[in-house]
Order: sequence, then structure tokens, then C-alpha cells
Amino acid sequence: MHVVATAGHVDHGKSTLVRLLTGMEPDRWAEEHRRGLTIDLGFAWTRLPSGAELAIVDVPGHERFVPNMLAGVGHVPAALLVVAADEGWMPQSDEHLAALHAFGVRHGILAVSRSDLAPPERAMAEARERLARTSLAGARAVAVSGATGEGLDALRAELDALAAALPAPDTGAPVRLWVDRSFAIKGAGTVVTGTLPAGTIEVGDELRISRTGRTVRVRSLQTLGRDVPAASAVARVAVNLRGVDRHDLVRGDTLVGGAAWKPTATVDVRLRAAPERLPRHAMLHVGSAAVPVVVRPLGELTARLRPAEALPLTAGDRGLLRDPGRHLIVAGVTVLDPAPAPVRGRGAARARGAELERLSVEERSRGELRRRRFMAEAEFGPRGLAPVGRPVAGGWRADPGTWRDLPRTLAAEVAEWEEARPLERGMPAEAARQRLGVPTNEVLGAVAAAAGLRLAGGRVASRSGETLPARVSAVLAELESRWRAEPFVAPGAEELRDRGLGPREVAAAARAGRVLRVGDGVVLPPDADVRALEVLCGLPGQTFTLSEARRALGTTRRVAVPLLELLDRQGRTERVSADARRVVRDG
Ligand SMILES: Nc1nc2c(ncn2[C@@H]2O[C@H](COP(=O)(O)OP(=O)(O)O)[C@@H](O)[C@H]2O)c(=O)[nH]1
Ligand SMILES: [Mg+2]
Repeated sequence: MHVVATAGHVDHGKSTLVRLLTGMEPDRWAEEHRRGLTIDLGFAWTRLPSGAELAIVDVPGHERFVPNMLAGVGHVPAALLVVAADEGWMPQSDEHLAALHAFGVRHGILAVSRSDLAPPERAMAEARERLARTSLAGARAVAVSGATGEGLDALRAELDALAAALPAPDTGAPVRLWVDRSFAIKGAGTVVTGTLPAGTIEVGDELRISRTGRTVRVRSLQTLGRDVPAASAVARVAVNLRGVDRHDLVRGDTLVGGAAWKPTATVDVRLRAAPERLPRHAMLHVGSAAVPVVVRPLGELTARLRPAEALPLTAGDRGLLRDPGRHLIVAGVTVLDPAPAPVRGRGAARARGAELERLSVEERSRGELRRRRFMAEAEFGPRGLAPVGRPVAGGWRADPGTWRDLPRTLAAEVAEWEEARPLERGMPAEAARQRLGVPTNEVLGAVAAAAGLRLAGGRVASRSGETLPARVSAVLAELESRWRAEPFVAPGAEELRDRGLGPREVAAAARAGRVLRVGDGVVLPPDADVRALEVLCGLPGQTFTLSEARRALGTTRRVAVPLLELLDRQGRTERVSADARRVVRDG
């Protein structure tokens, strides 16, 4: 799933576009309808032409509701900036763009709306010129009309291209969910929603409310209105919690997992632009939170912030400082040190500023790698970082602390999988890769080797391989050569029997990782499930009926029926409608 936030001046057509794109109503409040005005964040979603799911956070454009807007765009990776053709660039166009720039949002689309009311060229040129000086320089632009629907298909195509260009999230990172809404549901307790930028939440997980330190358990989980057993970043999630009052958790609170997140009330930051004047008191907007901070300048581009309330921050977090009195975004900030030592006296503050400004490239690189766990070698240079950490495989580097724990985790996951599914020898590599949050199969192979496991045929298995009788092995060798050309054609039950492969021999071959048993007497190559999924992913919209799947795979009903059922059980495909269409599930 991908998430974008709208941005732009009030009445420029943000909510109208969201309504048209998704068929959903982003303005949830009666007052919003009465006044025809977005006051708070709205949430809607749709499936793009490519089949990718897109969630949209719709923000208010009115200047009175800027704090709500900031809570919406603060940690969303992409923006849909809307400017009306007939009105052109306006004050909140400026303010919203300044916020996106300060947060460092680099992915976005410019929509010139209301283009039925005026030719869009002038507003587009003006907006492009403003964007050129910001993190959104060069964003693609589309003219649209909410009245005639013109340009909507082009906008959908641009959203698809945007989604495809977004960086892959780190789904193995520790969870930190910034809450943007909390409400009570009769009989179910409290539900909180937010955008999960990294990590994975599962039903049953224990999380902590950072502000109070209280531990809570995930009772159920939804993404885009569906119940799911787990949700991986990037995702809009609704988390149902047991035994929590909805006032225990409000916008700006965080739900965190793991010991990594420690609330801090002193942080040293780098200012991402030199402000005209650094106010002594400001609001720090980070994630969905807005917290008053006392600002103490250190060096020219560094400062120490003391939030009125401790926040779970880490090096590399991005936020912005706003002067609410002057309605002014002061500067974007990047956290350099979330737990600095005290400084006493002016001399000490200046020395600390100099120290922060010197913070060696290597230290920053280590901090970034620690946060992201894995980075491709090619990613360091362009960010002004030096390749640090442990080279693992295929041009990837791992944070040493992360790497140390992975073999043990993988061994435990594989053992559990094999125990639960004795016939499906080994854990599918893709499932293992996601569980561990490692970036590629090559890296997974390196973890498997360190754990004394084997990665072969698209599966990770323990080594306790089985030796097969020579005559069974000979028949399998012949099947393997047939499967090279037709991987989804299973030998008939009769043929198997005639050639001496009874149920016992087939079971042994499955345990040895030579075949995958998809049903009674139906055997395929050991990686047939993974390869079938690749084929199905290539179908338009990733949706298909049984007979479409059967044709795409070049096989028979006898194979296709149990193979799809196996993929359903693995959670990789899912029936989506009464006419038995299936869809490949994301992630
Ligand atoms: N003619 C015309 N009116 C539009 C268009 N888009 C929005 N509107 C109208 O402009 C007003 C404000 O739209 P809305 O989507 O609420 O703007 P927002 O404040 O940016 O969310 C509403 O009355 C809409 O019906 C458009 O493309 N053409
Ligand atoms: Mg609106």
C-alpha cells in the first residue's frame, strides 16, 4: 500500500479530488458538510490502475487548521499538492509547500484543479516555479477538473508512477505508530489510527504507549477497512486495543514496539535552513505530534530543543519548528542526537554546536544505517554518507547489531514453520525475507548460511535432509527435466503409482525438498508456489478467475485448484468476490 497526503489552499478542490479518486467521503464531520470546509484529517483509499492500493490523507486548507494539516503530512512519504486554476497560488499554498519542504517530502504531484473555470496554464507555471525551490522540485503536474472529470485518468496514471517510485519501506524496523485519531467502538473498545511508516504490526503484539509507558495488546487490526492478521509498512492502520480508554491515547501519542524507543525531553537537532530569527519558544511538529519546545541555539545551524513532553525520537527523524504566534514555519529540523549530555554555560553550548557540526560523516552514516538496518552500497554516496557496517551480500551492508541477531531469529522461524507444516518442507524464502525484514533473497541466503540452514528452490529449510532410494531419485530426476519446460504440469496419479511413487515415497520426496505436494497425488517442483505467484502477479490488475489462472500457468484444473488453495492458505492470494475472482495480496 502507498500513502499520500493532500495539500493546498482552502477551496482549491482537494476534498473533491479525493472523493472522485476514491468514491469515498473524506469530510467525516457534520460541521464539515454544513460549512463545506475540511476541518480535520480525512481518510480514503482506492485501487490504482496498476492494482496498487493507495490511501489518501486529506488535510484542511484553511489557515486556522494548519496544526491538523501538519499532523497529516508530517510522516506521509508523498504529497498531492492542489492549486486552483482560477485562483492560482495563495497564502496556504505557500504555507503547505513550506511545510512539505521543511519535512523533506521529496515525492509529489501537482494537480491544477478547477481547470473548467479557467485555463490551467498560468496557475501551473506559477506553481512550478514555487516548487522548483523546494524538495518537490520537478514534480509532475496534471490539470484536472472536479466538475467535468477531465484529467482524472491522467492523475491516476501519475499517482501510479509516483507509487512505483517511492522507496521501499523497512518492514523489519521497530514499530512507532504516530496516532492521528482515536475513537471508541461499542463492544470493541478503543481504536487508534495512523500511518505506519516502517515496521510490521501483528494481532497479539504487545506495544507501549510512549507517553505513559503503559503496555497494551493489539486485539485486532484493520487496513483500508479490512481485518488483517498483520500490517506492514507503509500502511494506514486501525489498531483495536484491549482495556484502553480512548482518552488514554490521543493524536500525537505514539504506540511503540521493542525496547529501542526511549522517550526523550532533550534533543539536539540540525536546522535544515538558516532561519531569520530563532524564537526561544516554538512548536515542534513531528509525526502527528505538536509539542511546545524551548529552543536553545548551539551553532549556526544546530540547536537544542526541550519538548514540554518527552517524545520517542531517534537520530534522523525529521520535523519542523513553527512559530504559532507569527503563523510562520521557522525551519525543518533533523534529529542528530536524541539523548545528549547536558551543556552548562554559553561556552559549553557553543562547543557542543561546533561538535555537532563536525559530527563525522562516519558517525552520521552509522546512525542512518542503524535506523534503516540495511542499505545498498550505492545509497551512501548520494546522501553524503560513507559506506559503513558489514558487507553482507549483493552490494548490501547491514547494521552490525541487527546482523548479530538475525541467524537465531531465522532458525527459530524456520523450525516453527517446519513443525507446523511437515509436508511443505521449509519456509518459503519470501515469507522468511519479510519476517526478518531483509532486503533481498541474496541477503537472506547469507543469513541462512550463518544459521546453518539451506536456501534452495525458493525455500529455507533445516539441513536434516533425507536420502532417497536410488530408484525414487531416478524418477524424480526425469520429472525435474520435464518441469524445466512445464513447471505446473503434474504427473498423473496413475503414472506415479506405476513408477513406484506411492504416498510414502512422495512424502519422502517432499521432505527431501525435491517436490512440493499441493494436493493428494499432485506433485510439482519444490518452488512451484513461488513461481506461480510470479506468473499471477503478471496478470492485469493481479486479479483472475480459476480458469484465467489455469491458462496463465499452462496447467489443468486438477493442479490449479489445489495450487490456488495453497496460495490462499499461505495468504498470498485471496478470494475477493462471489464470482470466485482472486487477487494477489500485497507484501
Ligand atoms: N467548477 C469546479 N468546482 C470545483 C472543482 N473542484 C472543487 N470545486 C468546488 O470548490 C469548492 C471547494 O472544493 P473542496 O474540494 O471542498 O476544496 P478543499 O477545501 O481544497 O478541500 C466546492 O464547492 C467544490 O464543489 C472543479 O474542478 N471545478
Ligand atoms: Mg477539503
